Amino acid sequence: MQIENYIDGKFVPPLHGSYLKNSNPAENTVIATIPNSTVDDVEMAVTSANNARVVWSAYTLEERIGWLRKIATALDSRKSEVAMLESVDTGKPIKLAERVDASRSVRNFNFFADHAENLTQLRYEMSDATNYVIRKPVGVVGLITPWNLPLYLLTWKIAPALVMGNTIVAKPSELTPMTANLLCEILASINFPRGVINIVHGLGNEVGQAIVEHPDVKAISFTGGTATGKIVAATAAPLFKKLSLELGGKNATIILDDADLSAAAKGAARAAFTNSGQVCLCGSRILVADKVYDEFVDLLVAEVKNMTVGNPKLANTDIGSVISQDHMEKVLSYIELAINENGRLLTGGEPLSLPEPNSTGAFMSPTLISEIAIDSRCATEEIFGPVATIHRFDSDKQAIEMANQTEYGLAGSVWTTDIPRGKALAEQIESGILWINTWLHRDLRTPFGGVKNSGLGREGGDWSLNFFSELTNICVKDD
Ligand code: TXE
Repeated sequence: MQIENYIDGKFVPPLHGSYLKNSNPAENTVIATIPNSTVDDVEMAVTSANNARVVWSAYTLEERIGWLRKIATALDSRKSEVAMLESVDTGKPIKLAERVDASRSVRNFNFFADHAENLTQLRYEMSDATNYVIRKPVGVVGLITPWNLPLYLLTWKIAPALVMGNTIVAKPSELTPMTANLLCEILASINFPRGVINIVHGLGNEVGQAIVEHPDVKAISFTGGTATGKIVAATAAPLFKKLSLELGGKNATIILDDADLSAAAKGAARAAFTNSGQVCLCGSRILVADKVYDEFVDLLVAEVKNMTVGNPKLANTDIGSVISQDHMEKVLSYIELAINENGRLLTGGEPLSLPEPNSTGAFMSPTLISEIAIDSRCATEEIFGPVATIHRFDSDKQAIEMANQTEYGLAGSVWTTDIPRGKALAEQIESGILWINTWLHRDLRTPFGGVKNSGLGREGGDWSLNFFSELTNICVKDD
């Protein structure tokens, strides 16, 4: 399949005719080619987005909300195709792609349509004057997204950007172009106004960099690695662009001594290994109260051993392949390092060779490592694969210190039957998001984002609408 860029409402080849291969990591087969676009393709996309600004911002908020609902309906009618493509592109199990990626992509459009519909008019009364706040579009915005939740994260940015009247130049990860392309097919099928959404495929340091640098792109919403986030920030800062960075994480799952250990073991396994640990919110460090350590670890190991690693196309597969052979090598090198750092391998730790058609896929078993120092490289660096480290603590105070002993600060979860105790602990973790007795339970109205090296700013609900709009305050003196 040859994928093209989607610019000005049309599928167009890269101006310099160069293409990149795109593989299915579970079968190690080439499934598509995508444009190896350059700054010239980005220029064409930004021009198209600029030209579309007048048309798109002339629509009323209600009309833009209507368009979001049209996209949601059309996307929903092809939901199973979204899930199949996402599974083929990433190696994730089809049931995960259906339950998470496809349904959340539709929900993102409906959520922001609903949220914008209930937008509160901001007014501030004074004794002798009235202030009212209006929202204006930022203009052309740049959206750059990673390979772990491709359409889920792209639509999470597209929906609020659209409803606030902006036009878009977006670059999906070069590893996962398929569902972004399907979205473009859907936009074409509903005659979505041309030039409002432009997708340019290609490499990050070429196409991504060009989007961030372009003087007409006034805001950048980026999700990806911290290292890349630093490059994006350095490029955007002197240009005074609005910047939202959702970066890496090294999140703690904290098991208190009064937790329901069976529920906590299930929760900790899910938090560690969903999407093969390739979610920035994954609980990759599991901190366990001394008193319940042995019992909990036995339950956790049993949970993990019970996970089926298999062909992502099969409904009973819990864990598919990771995103690429290269990434698997990176993850395996961390396991080797952990052993050298005196870690103890409790389960997993090696690549798996599955029957055809997956015999050369990037499969590895979910891995738990204990007895490794909390300040070891494996317990402080983001591995972003099916690997979690386990650590003991002997007081809530120590659990907080250990949880905060990382350069990241995105998310975490606390498992306890004493809610006030759990809340008191959660509030002292340096993160943007904490769950108590659950994980990845999402209300899209809440602020989403991290602190420290996990990013800059918040998205979600009003925070997305504020990011993708320029607020103007008008103060009217009473006569
Ligand atoms: O992210 P990258 P990737 C972490 C995780 C993972 C690492 C790399 O540690 O191993 O990031 O994953 C584009 N200017 N997370 O490769 O490289 C790139 O093409 C502008 C956590 O996905 O940061 C892609 O579209 N753009 C993360 C996007 O940035 C550039 C989820 C992300 O690529 C660029 C995924 C540049 N100079 C990975 N260089 C999370 N928080 O969810 C690359 N890109």
